[in-house]
Amino acid sequence: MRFNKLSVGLILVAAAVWGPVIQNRAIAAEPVGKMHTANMRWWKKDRFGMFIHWGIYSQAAGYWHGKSIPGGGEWIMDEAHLTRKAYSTLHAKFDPIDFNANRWVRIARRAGVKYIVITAKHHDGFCMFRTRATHFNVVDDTPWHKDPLAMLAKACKKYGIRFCTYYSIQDWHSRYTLPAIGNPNQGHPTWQPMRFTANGGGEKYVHYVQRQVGELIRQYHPGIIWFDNSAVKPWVTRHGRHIAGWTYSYAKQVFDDVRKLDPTVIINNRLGYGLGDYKTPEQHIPPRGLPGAWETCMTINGTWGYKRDDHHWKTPAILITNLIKCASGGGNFLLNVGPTDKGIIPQPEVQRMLAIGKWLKVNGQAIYGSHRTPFAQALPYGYATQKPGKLFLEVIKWPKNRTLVVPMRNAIIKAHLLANPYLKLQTASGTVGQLVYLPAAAPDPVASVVVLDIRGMVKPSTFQGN
Ligand code: FHN
Repeated sequence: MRFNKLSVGLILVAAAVWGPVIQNRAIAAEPVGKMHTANMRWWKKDRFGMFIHWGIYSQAAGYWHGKSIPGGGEWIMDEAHLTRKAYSTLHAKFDPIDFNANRWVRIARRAGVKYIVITAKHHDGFCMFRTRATHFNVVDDTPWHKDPLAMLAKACKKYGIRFCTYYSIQDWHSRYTLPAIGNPNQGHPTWQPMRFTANGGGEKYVHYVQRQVGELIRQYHPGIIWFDNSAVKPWVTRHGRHIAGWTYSYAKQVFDDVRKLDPTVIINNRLGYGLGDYKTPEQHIPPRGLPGAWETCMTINGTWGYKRDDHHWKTPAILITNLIKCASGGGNFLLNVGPTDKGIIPQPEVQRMLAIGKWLKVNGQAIYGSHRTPFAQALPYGYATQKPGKLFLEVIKWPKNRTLVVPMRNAIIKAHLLANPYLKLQTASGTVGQLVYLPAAAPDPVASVVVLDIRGMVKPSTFQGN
């Protein structure tokens, strides 16, 4: 068959036009239930998210009848051994008159946050969204009668931030669940870990979950559904007890439902049983990262839900370094704020979020869309991230001899600081790798980023440097 120039040209044009369409159709049509969604790309590029724990527990603020209650603010129903009736006095007074979704999202945007994950329902079972599955929700059962998730989803769309929802499988209010110890409506129940009621309570509860997950997807189109029960699979609770009765079959039903309703919704790993798109280390950063997709979630103080007397604030330097550590390990960082019952994000959390945003304004290109460090061993002076043709060195310890030793065989084409792109840094090739000569003072008190333009991806060498 003879091809003249015209037919070859037409084939090339057709390939250029239809290639991406076919490829996209191939992604979109990938069989439901595959572990990875088509759009992990946005998640891996965005790197930095804001967790928001907000519910009627925020009103208790860590106290019950004037007594300070230990543990997370969002755990007060369990930690204070409250019956459902006692706990339900909170929603009757929940009236967040200072809540402003646009203000929250503007803070997130100034912080350099790219996605927000808010608690739609925590373990207490109170729903912070419009739902027909239970009256125990913020629209029907508070004097406020508003839907904060709808307002936040709208504000996120306005400011270009991905809206995502947290949903707890653990539920201490459902008619199909019981406390681990005691009676739900009298005495001093211990709720963790919840149990299902007899005669099919588990099946009925899963249907309740499926109904609400459907509402979340249809009403708010979240980028992620951040399921929760515990930080350790398979559901070993923080007290070391398993959640009775949550089976693989229940987890798979919910997982498959999400995939069917919207295959682009990313699912974390806390349905349990190895299901989900990414791992979720909590309150710590795996030293060398984890294989595959992962995200560390962390509080700024010691609690997820608001506690008025928890002032154990991490410094901005620690938080910026934690973000760098996550990116260098190839993971995301989901940093939590716990607003008050009136809808105010505590000022110490705002200050720290904005300090991260200030650092990212100068150094964000080393974090957003970057890949994990190419080096098997830790660098003595800080961390590394990379993009094709670029190596970023996040220098925490500014070397006294003003020389960075980079354990790689690639020659450096150009070197500069992100904080001062006009200052070309001198470099040389040494026996131990590449050398970069730095100015006397670090431009940033926490972490200064040196960018090395190279050919292709980094070829690591054995490290013997400073
Ligand atoms: O028990 C919850 C806790 O309250 C909080 O929501 C964290 C966030 O990841 N998850 C569970 C503890 O692992």
